[in-house]
This record gives sequence, C-alpha cells and structure tokens, in this order.
Amino acid sequence: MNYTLIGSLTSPYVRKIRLLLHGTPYELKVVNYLEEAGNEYLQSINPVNKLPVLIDGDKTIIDSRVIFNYLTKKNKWPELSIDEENILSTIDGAMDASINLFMLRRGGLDLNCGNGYVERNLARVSHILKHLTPWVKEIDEKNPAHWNFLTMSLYSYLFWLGFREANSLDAHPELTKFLERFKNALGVAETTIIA
Ligand SMILES: N[C@@H](CCC(=O)N[C@@H](CS)C(=O)NCC(=O)O)C(=O)O
Repeated sequence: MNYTLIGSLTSPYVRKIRLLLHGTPYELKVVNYLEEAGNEYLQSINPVNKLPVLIDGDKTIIDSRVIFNYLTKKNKWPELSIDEENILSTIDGAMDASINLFMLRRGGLDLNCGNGYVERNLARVSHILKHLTPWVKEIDEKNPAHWNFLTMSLYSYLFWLGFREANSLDAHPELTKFLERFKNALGVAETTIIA
C-alpha cells in the first residue's frame, strides 16, 4: 500500500482526493475530529487540524490542493493552466464558505440572524455557483478527460451541499444537471458520503 489518506467519510475535501486516488492502492484511515482521540491525533499530524492529510512514506502532505499538486508532480500529470487554477480556487472558495456556514449552523447559529459576515459568505456561495454555470455547461460527461480534479472537486462539493442540506440548487439547474450527468463517473459510487 503506497499511500495512507487520513480523512472522514463525509468531507467533500477528502472525497475529491478519494476520487483522484480511485484506482490507486491506498489505505483510508478514518478520523472523527469531533471526538477527543480523533481531534488529538489529527492535530498531532496536521497543525491546522483539518482533513485530508496524505502520508507517502516519510512525507506528510496537508491540504487537498497541495496533495493534488504533490500527486501531479509525482505522476507527471499535466499541470493546470491559470484558468483551471482559478476555477479550482473558486470551487474551494465556495466550499470553505459553505463548510464554515454549516459549522456555524451546527453550533446553533441562525444563519438568518443578519450577521454581516454570515451574509457575506451566503452571498459568496450564490455568486460562485452562478459564476461556475457557463463553465459547467461546457463540460461533456462522455469525454473521459472531463472527469478531472476540477470536476471531481465540483461534484464532491455539490453532492455535499445536498447531503448537508446546506444550500438549495433550485436557482442553479445546470449544477443539478451536472450532478446527474456525473453520478456514474469513476469512483463516485465507491466514495459516496456516509454519515
Ligand atoms: N484547505 C483545506 C480545507 C480542508 C477542510 O476544511 N476540511 C474540513 C473537513 S471538510 C475540516 O477538516 N474541518 C475541521 C475543522 O474545521 O476543525 C483543504 O483543502 O484540505
């Protein structure tokens, strides 16, 4: 077994790395950071205390983006263009905002409370979802090259939004269609989110 991926079965950040590693032998070590032992373990290997973490021999790689860059270099995959990097940053920007909002809601905050920072993040998410729509329309699910780290990231994020009931996609029909179009893509069934 080459790699150990430290993750959870619900995190969209972990899922996109699981999708990327689909077909590569690796061990998935499931950590629950909401439990004391899991939290202490995660903190001991990642000072940021976030999932995912990839272990490759004596190397510990933190942050999904850095894990992707590491695997790209190691496997000599083509590098992303700046436009693609920007799309990835956009998807990650929405994902960070949605996860923070979800954590606040889970901690008991009413997201309709009028707090300026909450409002800013809600607006960020809907703006990004709208912004991604023209790009999503150009993606062809029948082209194997279009199932890549960008689409894996978007799929993981949008699926998670539905799973957590974090954001309705009613105003974004192209994104709902995207989820439907890629539901049979490589690795999707094997990495489905489990609560
Ligand atoms: N920038 C990080 C974000 C990862 C992230 O936010 N992970 C969440 C799970 S989805 C986490 O570990 N949260 C724990 C916490 O916030 O304490 C990455 O790309 O890996």
